[in-house]
Amino acid sequence: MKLKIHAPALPNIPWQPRPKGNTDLLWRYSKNPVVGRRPLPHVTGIYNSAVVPWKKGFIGVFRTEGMSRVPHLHVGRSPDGLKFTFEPKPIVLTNADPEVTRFEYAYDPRVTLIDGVYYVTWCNGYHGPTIGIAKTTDFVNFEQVENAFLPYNRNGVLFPRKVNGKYLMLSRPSDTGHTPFGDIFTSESPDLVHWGKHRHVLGKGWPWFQGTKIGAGPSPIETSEGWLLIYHAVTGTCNGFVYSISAMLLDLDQPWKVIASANQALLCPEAEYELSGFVPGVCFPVGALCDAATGRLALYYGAADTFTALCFGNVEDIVRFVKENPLQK
Ligand code: BMA
Repeated sequence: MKLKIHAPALPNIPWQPRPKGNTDLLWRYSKNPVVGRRPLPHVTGIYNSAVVPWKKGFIGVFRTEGMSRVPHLHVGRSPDGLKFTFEPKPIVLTNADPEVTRFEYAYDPRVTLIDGVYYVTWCNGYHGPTIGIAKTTDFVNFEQVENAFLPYNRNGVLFPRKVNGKYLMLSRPSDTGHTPFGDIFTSESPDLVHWGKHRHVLGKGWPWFQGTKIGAGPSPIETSEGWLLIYHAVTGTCNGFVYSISAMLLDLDQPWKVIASANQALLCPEAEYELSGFVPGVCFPVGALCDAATGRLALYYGAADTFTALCFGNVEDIVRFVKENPLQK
């Protein structure tokens, strides 16, 4: 397979080659976590956060939590995608209608570049969780637009271009709590305000690694074989949920159609920082950098709801693995 990736080259992508003897599709950055405890004096952890290329370096929207445990969104910057500095104050979201900017909580942000505008989508508290959307071109001014859906919904992730002339978003209808169920759907919109034509993509189920629920991770990566969607897959254990990372391939023109979905996780919690934190046993992928010239992938994931960690992979290898090792339908 000679895969074509429809994205810019990113020669300064953070990168480490696969360690000798490692046969996994994703391998961890040796100096993980990239964001450790107390990244800001009043913040106990930054995790489940999205990083994108910006000028000669990187920028992102980050989930912070302090002693109140109420999550907020902050801007963070990095020259190399490995060391980050964070704005001490949360992002100020503006809209003429105060009902739109009414704040309860904000978490798990994704950042998607579409036609020169950066869109942030996140789990936004509005009488329960739903999907907030804001746009920015400078990461200083953020205009919030209408919530995409009625509550309850989480893991709203935009595609990086319009599909069939419409914006397209993945999401997972949920409940007000920790949601013991969850399938991924797509919805389309002409204007990022009105959403409809909801289509089922993939449900939880067999095998056990995704027996409880699944949710979209970073914005899908467009390849000649289909959209590569990296997602979190959740299993239920006698001690609670365990979040792993897996991948599926979606049809380019009808992305609610699954071409193939991997029959196993690509990364399961096992490192110390994934097992000891506020919520042990969580690897939650949220931001991806990809160098189309080499196929290198740098994947940012929240570890144990406390840290931001980084792992690496190769897009072509992952696409091949998914195609060769699909779920039995
Ligand atoms: C989910 C979300 C994520 C979190 C995960 C594990 O429901 O709240 O933000 O990382 O649970 O606790």
